Amino acid sequence: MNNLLMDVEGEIAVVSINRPKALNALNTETVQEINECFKEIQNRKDIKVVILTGAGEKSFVAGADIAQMSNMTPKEAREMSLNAYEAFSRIENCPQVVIAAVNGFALGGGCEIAMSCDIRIVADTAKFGQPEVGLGIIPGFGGTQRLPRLVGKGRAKELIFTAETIDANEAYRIGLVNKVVPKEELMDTCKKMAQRILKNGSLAITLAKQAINLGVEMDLNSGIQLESNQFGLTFSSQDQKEGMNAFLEKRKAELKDF
Ligand code: DAK
Repeated sequence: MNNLLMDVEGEIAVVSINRPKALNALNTETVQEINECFKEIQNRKDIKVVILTGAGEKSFVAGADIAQMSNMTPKEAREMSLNAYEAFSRIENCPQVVIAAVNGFALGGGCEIAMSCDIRIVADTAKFGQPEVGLGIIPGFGGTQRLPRLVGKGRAKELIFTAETIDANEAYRIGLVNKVVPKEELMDTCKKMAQRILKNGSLAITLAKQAINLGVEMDLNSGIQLESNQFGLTFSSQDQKEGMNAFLEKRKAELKDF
């Protein structure tokens, strides 16, 4: 991988988008590598939490690579779109929890990739925006769909139509991000949250993630049916037996399923 770094520490994988000279802008090669990387991650039982970040001091991802995009044919744009759809869906739907550690600019495709993660923890210096309409295009990595689902239609339209950049606190205020921390504490905070998640049943977390991701696209009754099925499935796991027995025996549970 030329544009991506992966560092596995115990059950946590830190994946860094690594084109700091271009503020980690997403070119076709990088999108392809993200797709390949998450294809590998989704099959790795040793990895239970992924932290996705940007290399360098300044930027998480400053959007799609404008230099490359400027010369794309419609066919190339479509291919990139399909590839990105696959890559971002893998991030969103992989069995692991994916935390975006947003260390700076998250513009356009950068905001969109952060939104495909489960949780967004951001540095107080981070900046968010969907500047596409200023370039004569619309968000093309799911922004028109994921942003209104996260912050509501009105705020999503304001961000997309004005192309304005907002700071970390405003992103927190509108519900785009989970937590804002001083820049120097970003990675530690993400790792602490990862450790907190790792204490719980991984299979249960995966089943809950599926129920949430699929359920928000359904009517309430269908979503409740889905939840009942996922809930039932947990009773076929060792973790359910161990978790409940440990409580009754007043000891710490050892949860192992994935
Ligand atoms: N693409 C390519 N290079 C970029 C870049 C980008 N998005 N953003 C920054 N760079 C490069 C700069 O050109 C500069 O390179 P050199 O001149 O040093 O060679 C270097 O990174 C440092 O950038 P600046 O000198 O501009 O740094 P500043 O601190 O002054 O400004 C900035 C930082 C983030 C405010 C500024 O760089 C900026 O406005 N960048 C562009 C942000 C943006 O508009 N991003 C694109 C959004 S549109 C698609 C689907 C989706 C999309 C596209 C296609 N298909 C399905 C086909 C998504 C589109 C978008 O994301």
